Formats: sequence, C-alpha cells, structure tokens
Amino acid sequence: MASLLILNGPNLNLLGQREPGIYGSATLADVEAVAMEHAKSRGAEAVCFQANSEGTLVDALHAARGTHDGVAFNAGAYTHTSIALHDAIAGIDLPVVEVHISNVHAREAFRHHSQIARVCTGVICGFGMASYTLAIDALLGLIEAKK
Ligand code: CA2
Repeated sequence: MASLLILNGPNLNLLGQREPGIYGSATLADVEAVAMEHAKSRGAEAVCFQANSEGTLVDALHAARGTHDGVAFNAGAYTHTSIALHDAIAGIDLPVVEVHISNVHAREAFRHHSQIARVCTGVICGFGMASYTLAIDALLGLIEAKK
C-alpha cells in the first residue's frame, strides 16, 4: 500500500480561525481528515504532520525517505523564502507536490515566486482544500506509473 506524507508548514495550524475569505473555514484537522479519507478511498495511506519551524520541516522531509512513497507539501510562507527546504526536497529522491490552498499567483507579488517549485514534481494551487486531494491523486498516479 502506498504511503503519503501530508506535510503542512508555518501558520497552517491556524486554518479556519482567521482569513476564511482566503483559506476557507475548514480547520487543519478537517483538511487532514479529508486527506486521510481520500487516500484510504484510493487504497493508500496518508500520514499528516504540521510544523511551524523550518528545521522541523527539513527533518520531516528527511524522515520521509524510506518511510513514505511521496509527499504533498504546503510549505506555507517558507515556499517563498527557504533554500533549506529546496535542498531537503532535492536530497530525498521522492516525488514531492507543492500544494497551496490559495492561488498564490493572484495574490501579493512576494507570493509569486517559489523557492521549492524547481525541485518539486509539480505544483497545485488555488483549489482550496481540494488542492490536497488533487495532490494525493497526482502522487498516486506517479507512484502507480513507476511500478
Ligand atoms: O495558500 C496557501 O496554502 C499558502 O501556502 C498559505 C500560506 C501563505 O504564506 C502562502 O503564500 C500560501 C499561509 C498560511 C497561513 O494560514 C493562515 C490561516 C489562517 C489564519 C492565518 C494564517
């Protein structure tokens, strides 16, 4: 059974508590429950983890190697700043899909550039909570095609 890591970065623990106009009203627990259920319905497993600090996210990516078959990663604002996350993704030899709830390209200019997209397999943004289920489908398609 394929195992996916659903990794969320800084401030995503606040989902559903503020800015519902941008991020919707679902909480992180809701997002994680939908992701786990969706993976299960596809015969796979989703394991969820959230951290606010960059180093903990680097550690989570390193630990994914040999444990999971792919990662759906919403790096939050570190997407736009973190070379450390770029290097961690480049170092793990796993498919990583960059995920965003909002359409970052329709927002402030500082959100238009991603430091991690270059080393991700693909990017999904702007579909609200469905960005995660789309990322799961994309990863499972890749994993299946590799068999
Ligand atoms: O759209 C996304 O998923 C983002 O990754 C969310 C990040 C943002 O920095 C990225 O540019 C795009 C921010 C997550 C913060 O989420 C909050 C939710 C509720 C209240 C405050 C922050």
